[in-house]
Amino acid sequence: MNKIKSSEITPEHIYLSRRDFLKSMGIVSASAAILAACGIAPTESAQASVAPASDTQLTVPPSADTDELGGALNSFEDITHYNNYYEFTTDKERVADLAEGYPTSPWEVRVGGLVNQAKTYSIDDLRKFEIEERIYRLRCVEAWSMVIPWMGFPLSKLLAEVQPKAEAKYVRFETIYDPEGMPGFKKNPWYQWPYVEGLRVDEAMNDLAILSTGLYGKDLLPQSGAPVRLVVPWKYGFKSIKSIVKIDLVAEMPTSLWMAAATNEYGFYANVNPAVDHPRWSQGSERRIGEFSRRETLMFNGYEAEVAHLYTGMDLTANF
Ligand SMILES: Nc1nc2c(c(=O)[nH]1)N[C@H]1C(S)=C(S)[C@@H](COP(=O)(O)O)O[C@H]1N2
Ligand SMILES: [Mo]
Repeated sequence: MNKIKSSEITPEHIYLSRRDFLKSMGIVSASAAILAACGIAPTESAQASVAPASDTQLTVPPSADTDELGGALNSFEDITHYNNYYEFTTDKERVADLAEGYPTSPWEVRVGGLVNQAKTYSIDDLRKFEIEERIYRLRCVEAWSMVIPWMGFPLSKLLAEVQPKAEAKYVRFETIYDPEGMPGFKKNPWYQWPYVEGLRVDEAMNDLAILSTGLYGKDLLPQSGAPVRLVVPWKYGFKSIKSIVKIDLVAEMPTSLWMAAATNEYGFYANVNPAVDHPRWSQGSERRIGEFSRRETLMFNGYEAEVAHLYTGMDLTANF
């Protein structure tokens, strides 16, 4: 599988803590910050390509060029220029332009609700988590998909720090609400902003669920949900909420923005399921961005072995 700890990306003897690594490389200021953002020690081949004077183009290449099923990684260009981010625009090919330069630092993620240790995380706090590479398929409910080499850390690690109380049954996530800074709010006033998503606590604890801070070895760009977004690859893409500012442990099932917008079209679970069609189109197949012919959609987007047990006894057609 593609669950690679950063300590496994590199041989143990060259794996160093971020600070040791920076010291050993003698890297200063700008590029150090970038590397710190990646939070990983580069591979041996990557070490050669780390130029002390480099800008944001520091490259820690993905450890593979396909996912575990042999699907080729989508290009950085595709991943960052074909986006759904309605706070900017509903035009997928214009998100990158409109989001360019959007300030994502400083940033705070407030984690609270039914927890014993509420905590507000700065970006630096988030960077203290050990960053792992996860090559995942992303399957949008609109029936297109991509393969993306994310960098991030398991959501379960953050939840462990805040210690959910027993009454906490769900995790509720909220995106930044910035009608002045993001043009899509005013253009799409009929949505119930801010963008909200949710997971059941056991889903959130599943190892596949990550908080991502980068992709292709670089910090996330604003269009991808910088500085931190959720990635839950067995669910339709809309569950993978971007630019998170608030995470709450709650007792009741949260109402997501999409549930509020169209109850009959977008359910809470939204697990990828080729047998349950969207009211307006089939979910049986999908278009991989960059490919011509369609491919069959896989149950749980191909992650059945990892997540099917979460839904034992549930009617997956009724609980879309
Ligand atoms: N805040 C926010 N998060 C969001 C969205 C959005 O419009 N706003 N779109 C979702 C949808 S529909 C998809 S398919 C994915 C797309 O992620 P990508 O642009 O990185 O491919 O982000 C999801 N997260
Ligand atoms: Mo989507």
